[in-house]
Amino acid sequence: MTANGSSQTSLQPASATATLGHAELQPADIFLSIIIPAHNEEHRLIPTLEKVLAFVHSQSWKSEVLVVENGSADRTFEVASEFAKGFPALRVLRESQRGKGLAVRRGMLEAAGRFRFLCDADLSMPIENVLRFLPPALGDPDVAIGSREAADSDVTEPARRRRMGRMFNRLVRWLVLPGIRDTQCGFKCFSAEAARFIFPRQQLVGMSFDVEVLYIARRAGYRIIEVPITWQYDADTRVRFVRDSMRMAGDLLTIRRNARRGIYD
Ligand SMILES: Nc1nc2c(ncn2[C@@H]2O[C@H](COP(=O)(O)OP(=O)(O)O)[C@@H](O)[C@H]2O)c(=O)[nH]1
Ligand SMILES: [Mg+2]
Repeated sequence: MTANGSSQTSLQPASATATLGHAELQPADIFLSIIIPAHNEEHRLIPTLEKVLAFVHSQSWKSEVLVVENGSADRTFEVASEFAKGFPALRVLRESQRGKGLAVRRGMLEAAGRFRFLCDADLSMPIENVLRFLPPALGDPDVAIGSREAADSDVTEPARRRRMGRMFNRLVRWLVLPGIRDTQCGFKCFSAEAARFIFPRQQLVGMSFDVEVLYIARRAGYRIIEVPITWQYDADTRVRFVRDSMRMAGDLLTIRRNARRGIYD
């Protein structure tokens, strides 16, 4: 299905969206696409989808949910596809190769929403917080990113994990993105226009894609807003610290090299 072919698959019937302040948004348009990358998530995914669907059902605007699975050794894709039969606006996509970045790029480009929200399957941030990333809470954001380092964030995370995150973020600020304190939070919102510009330029398919897409966004002049969130650490992780940290540090150099070569222009 094309990005624009999903209007009849929305979760809610047409309803007033005028309160959102989008004169150009018709009642039939999808306001929010929620993109959930999923790798070996057969246990966490369904409870997450239940919460996400209950939340979007409670809103006045239309939405869609896209699960993008790749490389799982378990039955994530089958379980999600079976569950999706009951929800026309829930689509389950699959990429042949592994990588969170690859999955997010696919979801962002296949989505049809006015805003496109990356949402990790662990729901470390309660889904209700998504309203903080959208109008009317934010004016008309290009890119709004959840930040565990924002002053008003409420974060529960083991000290060791927090330190590692901060070390990586220091490196990111130094090498690629001065001023951004938390690039790795799995909850980020892009306007349709920003997503259409940014994601076709994304090269990295792994865990450091966040840094790259934010770099592309900033370089193109999109405003990046850090949003305070509630965060509850989930110990169940796909990240392998030593291996992934080394790879991610190398990726920062790749971003700088790509930028010099004009790949992001
Ligand atoms: N599609 C896809 N999703 C992935 C991949 N690796 C991680 N994810 C997803 O990315 C999100 C964050 O992963 P998680 O292991 O919780 O990372 P952490 O929160 O940083 O420890 C979850 O939704 C994972 O299923 C991948 O290779 N492909
Ligand atoms: Mg997690």
